[in-house]
Amino acid sequence: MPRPAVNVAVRAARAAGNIIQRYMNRVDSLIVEEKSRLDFVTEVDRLAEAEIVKELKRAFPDHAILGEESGQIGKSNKVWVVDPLDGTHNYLRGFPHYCISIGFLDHGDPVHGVIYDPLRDELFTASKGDGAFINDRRMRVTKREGLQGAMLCTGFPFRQREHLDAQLGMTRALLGQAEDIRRTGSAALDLAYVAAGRLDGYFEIGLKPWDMAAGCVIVREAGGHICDFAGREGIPKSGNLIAGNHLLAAAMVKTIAGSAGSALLSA
Ligand code: 2AM
Ligand code: CA
Repeated sequence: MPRPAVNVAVRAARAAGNIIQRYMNRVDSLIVEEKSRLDFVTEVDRLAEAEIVKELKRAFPDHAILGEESGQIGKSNKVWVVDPLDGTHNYLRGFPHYCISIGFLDHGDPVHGVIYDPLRDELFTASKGDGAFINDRRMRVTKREGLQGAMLCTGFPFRQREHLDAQLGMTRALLGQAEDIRRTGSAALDLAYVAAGRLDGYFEIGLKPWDMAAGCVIVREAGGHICDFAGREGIPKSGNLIAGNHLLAAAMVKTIAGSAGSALLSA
C-alpha cells in the first residue's frame, strides 16, 4: 500500500499531467520564455507547477515546497521538491519524452519519490523502506556487474557549457567500455528507467535538486546506488550524479575519475 503522502503526490502529478497533455498539440502557440541561456519555460510549466503546489499545500499546509518555477515556498524541514515538466525542450519539439517529478525530503533525507510519464501513463513511485514500483509492479535495477555490455544514459551540461569538455572526456572513457550511451533530455525519467532496469546506469554534471530528488529515492528503493563523482553516497550537492547498481556505480566512479574529463571538472 502506498503511503498517504505518495497518494497525494500521485494525485498532484496526474493533475499536472492532464494540463501538460491538454496543451501538447498546441505547443506552437505557447509563449516560450528563456529563463537563462538555453533554459526555456512555458506557461504550461507554470500552470502544471501551480496545480501541484495547490494539491500539496492543501494536504500539507505546514510543509515547504521547492519548485523549479516558483523557487522556495514556505520554510520547513519537510520539503517537496517539484519539477512540473522535466524535458521541456522535448515537449516543445513534440519529442515524446518528458515527465513530472515530485520528491519529498525530510531534514534533507530523501523519503518519497513520484515520477509520472503522462504519454505512456507510467507511474514510478517509491518510499524509503517500501521498495520501488512502476504502476503496481515492483522494479529492480539491473544486475550488470561492470561497464561491459552496460547501457548508460546522460545529459549534456547545457546550463554550464564550460563543462562540455569535462563531459566529453568522461563520455569518451565510459563509451570505451560500455555498450552505448543514451541522451534523452529528461533526467528524472532517466533515473526512473535505471530503477526499472531499462538502463543500467546514469551520470550527469550539474543537476538541480528538482531534476533528481524523486529519482534518487526511486533508484535506491529499486536496489540501486546514488553517489557523486567521488563515490560519496547520497544526493550530491554538486549535482554531479551517478546512479546504478552498487557494482556498476563503482565502475562508473572509477572510470570517470580516471578520465580526462575528471581533471577538467575539478579544475
Ligand atoms: P527541464 O526540462 O526541467 O529543464 C537535466 O539534464 C535537466 O535539464 C533535464 O532533465 C531538463 O530539465 C533540462 N534539460 C535537458 N537538456 C536541456 C537542454 N538542451 N536545454 C535546456 N534544458 C535542458
Ligand atoms: Ca522543468
